[in-house]
Parts: sequence; C-alpha cells; structure tokens
Amino acid sequence: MRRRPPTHEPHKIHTVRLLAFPTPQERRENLAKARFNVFNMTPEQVTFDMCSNAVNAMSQAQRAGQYLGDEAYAGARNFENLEAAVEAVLGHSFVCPAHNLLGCLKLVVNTIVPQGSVVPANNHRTRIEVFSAPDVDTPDVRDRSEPVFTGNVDLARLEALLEDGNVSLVMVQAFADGQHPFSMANLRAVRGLTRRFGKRLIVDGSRVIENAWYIQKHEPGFADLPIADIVKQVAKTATVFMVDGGQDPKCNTGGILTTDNPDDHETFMNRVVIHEGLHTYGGMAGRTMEMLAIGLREMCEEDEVQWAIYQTERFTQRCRDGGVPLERGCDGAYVRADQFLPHLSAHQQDAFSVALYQTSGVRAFAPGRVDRDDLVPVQIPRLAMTNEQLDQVADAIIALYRQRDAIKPLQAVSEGAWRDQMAYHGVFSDLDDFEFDTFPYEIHTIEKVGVLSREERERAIRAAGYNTFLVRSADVEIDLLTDSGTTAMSTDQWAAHAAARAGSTATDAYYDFVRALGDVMGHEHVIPTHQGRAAEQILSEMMIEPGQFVPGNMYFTTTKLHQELAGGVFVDVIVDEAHDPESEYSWKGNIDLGKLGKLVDEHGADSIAYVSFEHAVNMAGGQPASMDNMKEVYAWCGDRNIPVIFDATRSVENACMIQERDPRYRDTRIRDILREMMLYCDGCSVSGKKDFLINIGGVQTFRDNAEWAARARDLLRIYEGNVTDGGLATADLAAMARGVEEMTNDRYIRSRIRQTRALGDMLIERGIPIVRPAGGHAIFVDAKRFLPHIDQEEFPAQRLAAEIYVETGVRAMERGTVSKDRDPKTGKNFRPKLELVRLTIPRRVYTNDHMRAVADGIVRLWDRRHEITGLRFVYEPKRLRFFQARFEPVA
Ligand code: P71
Repeated sequence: MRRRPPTHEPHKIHTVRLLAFPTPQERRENLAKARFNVFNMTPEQVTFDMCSNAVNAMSQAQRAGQYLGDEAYAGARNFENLEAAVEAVLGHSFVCPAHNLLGCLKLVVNTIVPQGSVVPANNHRTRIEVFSAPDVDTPDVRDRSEPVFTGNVDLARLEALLEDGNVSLVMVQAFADGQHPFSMANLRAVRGLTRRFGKRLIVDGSRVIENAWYIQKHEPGFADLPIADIVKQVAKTATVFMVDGGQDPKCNTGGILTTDNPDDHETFMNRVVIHEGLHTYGGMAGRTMEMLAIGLREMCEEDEVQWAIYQTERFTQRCRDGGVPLERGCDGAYVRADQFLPHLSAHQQDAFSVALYQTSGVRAFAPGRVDRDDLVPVQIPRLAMTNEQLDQVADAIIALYRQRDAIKPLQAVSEGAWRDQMAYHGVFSDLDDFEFDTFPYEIHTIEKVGVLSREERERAIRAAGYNTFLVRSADVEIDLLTDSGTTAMSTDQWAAHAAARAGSTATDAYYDFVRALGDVMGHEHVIPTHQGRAAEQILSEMMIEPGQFVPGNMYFTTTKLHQELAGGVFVDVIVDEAHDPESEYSWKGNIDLGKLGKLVDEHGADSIAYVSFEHAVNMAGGQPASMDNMKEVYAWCGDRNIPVIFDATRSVENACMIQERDPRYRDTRIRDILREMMLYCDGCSVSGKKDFLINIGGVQTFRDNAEWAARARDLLRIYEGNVTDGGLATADLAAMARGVEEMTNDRYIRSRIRQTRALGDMLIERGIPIVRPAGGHAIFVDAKRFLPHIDQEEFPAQRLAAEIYVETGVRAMERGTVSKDRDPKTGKNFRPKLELVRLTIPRRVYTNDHMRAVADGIVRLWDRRHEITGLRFVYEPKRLRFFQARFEPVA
C-alpha cells in the first residue's frame, strides 16, 4: 500500500482554546519575573506552547469520558473499560494502573530491579538510576552504527551484558529519547535474547505510535499493515509494556503497566497499593481511566496517525530548510542549542528558550536534568495546531536563527540538578520581534467526520433526494452547509456553561448576557430568544400592520416569511450591484435610497412598517453595507419617522469588512466599529448562532424604545419562555454571554474573514465562477455559469450542491430557485438572478488545509461539469420548500 501524504485534518475542530498574545513589552516583563527560565511561565503568558505531554487535543469522546467517572475506590467501571481497551489494543490480559509513567517506572524498579543489578537500555534519559540510586547501572546499549532505526539495541553488546549475569531486565523505549525508533526485527531479537537468559523485556510504549509509523514506513514487510497491528505486535513482544497517558493516548495524565504474565501482574498489584493507589485505579481518577481507555483505542486510528506524523515531518523540514540545526524528533524538531549558539559558553539551551520567547512568545523548554544533552525539543502538541500555525512557529525559529549572533549569554544566579531549578540574571538581547498572523486559538477537542467512498456518497445523496439538507452529518467529511450554530466553542465558553447556575427565573447568566451585549452594542433593551427566527416572529408581529411594506436589503428566507405571516409585503431595496455576481463593488449590501424613496413617494411613509437592514447580507454573498450607507439610511428614515431595524446576525463580519475596505476605519478596533454601526438603528434582531460563537441562541434588542421592549417581552412570554431566558438553557445563555465578548477580538475576526477570502481566491485562480468579491461567512458558487446548460426550472444550484457532495464529501447549500420558492400570485417558480451554491464556513471549525481540499474538489468537478444534468421535484412542500424537498435527476 502506498500512502499519499494527507492534505487536510481527518477531523474537524470541536472546541478551541484561546491563545494569549503578550506584547513584546509584556514578554520582557514575564521573562524577568520568571527569572529567565521559561519553565516558570504559565500558558496565559505563552502564545504557542511547544510541548507534547498532556496538552494534546483530545477527541470529543475522550472529553465525554471525563464526565463518566465512576469514582469508586474499588472496582470502578472505568477500570473495567481500561482493561477492555488494553486487551483490544495491546493484546495484554492484565493491566496495573499508575498515576503516570513515573508511577509505572517506580513500580518496576521497586519490584523487579534488585539493588546492584544492571538494566541495559536504549535511551539515556531513563530515570531508573535516579529512582534506585545508588547502585543500579543503566548502560546505554543503543546501536550507534544503525542508520535508520537509531533506537535499535546493539545485540552483541546486550548479549555480553546478559552473559555477565547481573542483568535484572532490559528496558527499551519506543522512539527512545524522542529521537530513536527501533525496528520490529531488533525488538524481537532483543526479546529472543532476554528469553534465552530468562530475563524480562520492558518496553516503554509512550510513543509507540510514532515508532509503529516508522516501522510501517521503513521496515520491509510492514508497509501494508495498519498501525494498530504493528502496535499490538510491539506490545506483545514485550514482557511488560508501559504507557504514559499524556503521550500517545492523548490523556491529561495517567499511566499503565500491562502484561500477559500473571505473576508479574500479581507483583505489581501488591506494590501499587504502596505507591500509587488500589490496583483498580492506581492513582488515577476514574474519569482519567475512562479518558485513557478511549485514548488508547483511538490512538491507532490510521488517518489521525498519518496526519500527526505528516505535521511533524513538515515542521521539521521547514526548520531544516531555514538552516536551523536540529534533530528530527518523533513529535517535533529538537533544536541543537550548541550549534545554534556556538558563541555562548554555557546555558545554551536556556538562552535559546529565552530568546525564542522574547521574540515570539513561543515556549520551547528542555525538561529534565541539567547537562543531559544539548537539545531543546520543540514539540508539537498532538493534533492541537494547524499547519499554518506550525509554519509560523518554524518561521519564528528561523528568524531567530538569522540573528543568533545577537543573543546574549545568561548568568546563572541559582543552579540545580534539574532544569526547572535554574534561575538567571538575564540581559535582554537586542532582537527583532516575530508577529503571528494566524488563528488566535489552538485545537482543544476534535470531532470525527464521515469519510465515505464515492460510491457510498452516491448512494447517500440518492437516499436524500438530492437535497443536502437531508444528508446525514455522519456521511459528510467537510460540512459547509451553514455557519449557523456550527461554531466550535472555546474552553472559556464551556467553563461558563459548566459554571452556570440554572434557574427558571432571573439568573446571573441573564444579567451577564445583558451586560456583555449592552457593552458591545450599546442598546438598552436586550431580550434573549431561542434563536433568530423567534426574534423575527416577535418583531414582525409587533411592528407590522397587515398590508404594510417592509423594505429590506435582499430577502432572507425566515425573515421574509415572518414578515409575510404578519401581513407585511417585503420589498427588495438593495443596490443593483448585489444582484450581479460579477460586480466587484465593495458595498453590495447597501440599501439603495433611490429605491426606498420611490416606495415612500408612491405609498407614503405610513405604509412602511420599518426598514429591515441586514448586515453582511447572506443571500447576496455575505456582502457588507458601508458605514456611510447605514448612517444615511438612518438619517433619511429618521426624518420620516420610519424605524430602522438591523438584522445584526453577521454585524461583526460586516464591521471587519468595513475595517478592511474603508480606509478611514483601518486603525479602528472592530469593537469600536461595531459600536458605531449600532448607533444607526432603532433595534436589532439577531440569530446568535453566527457571530455570537454559540450553538443555539438569539436576541432582540431595542436601542432606547421602552414601549417596544415591553411589547416584545409580552410576545416572548407567550411564544418563547421567560423574559430572562427566551427559552434558552441558563448554561447556553452563559456561553452566549462569553461568546459576545470573544466575537470582537480583532485577531479572531480577521482570521475568519481572511479564511473565507482564501477559499474564494483559490477558486477564482482556477477559473471557478463565484460571487465577487468574497464576502464574510461564505463563498457562493455561481451555478448559472457553472452549469449553463441547465435551465433554472431544473434547479442547477440544487444539482451542483448535490454533485459537490458526491465529488468531494463537502456539503453545501442551494441558494437559488428552490430557496426562492414560487410566486404566490402566479404559482410559477421565481427565476432569481442569483442561482448559487453556498459554501458556508463554520467559525473556528476548519483549517486552511480543509479549505484547500474543498477548492481542489470543486476544480475536479468543474472539469466534468458537462456531464451534469438537472433535477425535477419528487416532493415539494408548500413553505420553505428547500428544507424537505426531494428530487430526482432528469435524464
Ligand atoms: C443560514 C441560516 C440558517 C438557515 C435558516 C434558514 C434556512 C437555512 C438555514 C439564518 C438567519 C440568517 C439571517 C441573516 C436570520 C436567520 C434566522 N441563517 N437572519 O444562513 O442568516 O436565524 O436560524 O437562528 O432562526 O444558514 P435562526
């Protein structure tokens, strides 16, 4: 089997952890406070923390496992699950739990390593001799002449030691010291020798995955074996196998000692009670065992393994190409501090760490004991970072390398045997700073996606009646159906969610939300609703008299429907450019005051219920309105006593595009732009499921009209829930309060808008017709130009969305004839100017590599577009037909 390097993450992001970006000045202060030892720095002071132990991204299942703790002292169900996982993954029948790898080592040393014995090992960072000082010898028997499997044991040397007779056991580490993998053949030979001499082989498999990948890639006969099989073979070769929970199983702590030997297990069980805890928890919480059990099962998943290793290779290569002296580690680039800073005579590792933090906020720390080697591991927390972030970290190191001569020495003011004990009197070097320009968050939790074959996807779309709304999420690889409620929440939001005290009256979460939203919007009356359409219903019912007009800048499906249900007549007053997908006009979301004026001239101001003014207009392609337009419309309407209500669902994105496109706002913070926008309306209805970075929620606000607010609250009580929750769970309200604070972070919103544009640019470069310029939340493919041979009566956009799914596993949404519905007067399909397929980008969920995969897939489809035919209805619902309609292809 030949494996191609993966092109994108085989998962999506479920939760993010926000990153800190200390300023250069703050970094200097932090360094001084930390006594120039980056060990002392906390994650809040660090942008990228380049270590891989116990800080990996976990799966959603693992996180759920954290809440499934059976915290019994004895015989917890979590332990039974751990036993089952060990049996399934490692093939061992016994498991002794420990609090981490040190706990495992301690058990081994205290039970089966007699004082005065010899423990040959393939690594030099083993801590055995530290535990069992003074008199256990741990000769490093690594085969220095082996070019590929540098962790192999020198068999002749081992045999000689075994013949001497004083060996108690042999200790082999997978990817020894983070750098040296062994081959299966060598491991088996070691096992053969130990068996011949009646000794045990202990394997530290904390990095067995990386080692298994190396075997798969480089050892003859293993290329076709899955990682899971190789892992099991490695474990079964050992007499005793141990794993640090914080490494390959991506747990946050924990450890296990596994074996098939009942006597060894008995020995460990009787000892574990002394040092760790009972033999059924070993110093781990029940929830940790659960997380570890799930992590063990998941660590062998082929696609995840290939992705993690690909990132390591890529990162190491980039550093190397930049000239940085390093050794490739299993989990990152191990920088040779001695070669990086040859002009320093001492403390080269710490000087490197200090300079890297000073210039970039990146932490790389050489752990363990002082003077073990000259390396500073720059490790990649498993699955937690994007390629773009890793590229930039590599660039930060390269930039530092170019100015290495300016790095000044550190004077130790206190020394110790361990690196965390070091403290320096530091002098700041005169170095150029490195600026990151990437997502301001790391991946905290990932979510599995559906990877189907093309045939399976063909079956799935047929079963769904060629309607992407009816496809199962489990069958979708990259889900660009909507940016609504699909956000990855932050750990801070989850913390607020967990901490919220639920109530069915007023709650702290409600007051927090009112305060937070009042802060960012400046509106006096804040009324939570369960989502946007609930606000729309209330607003429409209270503001519209039957027969009144509701002018708006292009329709949105639910908005228009509620206006019509309340007896209103929607009139489109958006600028003409909005209907022209090829127009490059910057403000395609603007209201055309000429059109509005004409309506008022014809029917009088009294005939207008209110102006419904949407930001970053969804159906026009996420196109912004300008600040001037908002100001003008509001002034014009004010003169005529016509209320202006914003649909502020994507106002933050609109604010960001104002910052980009209006030179007067280039240096204004998003927060301030938003505050100004919010002056030019009388109220807002909002679907919180977009900008607010939440999965459910909405709001209706009024700037200062207390009477409207009272009427809205009356309707809210009838339709939705309490005035203090709108039917939302307290916890979701708390998450929303936190989300509205995060949404105006300049780095976040810019990185989002940039991501959308990057997808647009990739498509434009390859000639794919899309709505231009790229908007905020989505890229819209122009189905009329993509499939010019299909008439609108045969729903080209509907078919294109279906074909994009079949070709790529990407789910998109039709925004054309099907969504526009029929003209109620004639019963005929409207033939909207815009016949589009929307590739909508959820917030904080996909990386730029996902976007590249989307673009590549659509280009493949473009090349076979002539084969694609139209659709006809099999079932057509009366209202909002796009949700449930079913189709079949026309021949
Ligand atoms: C979107 C959605 C969700 C959606 C709604 C209807 C059909 C398909 C998908 C919802 C919006 C929106 C604007 C500007 C109000 C709502 C309704 N958008 N205004 O784009 O974009 O909010 O979904 O919270 O009820 O996929 P709600």
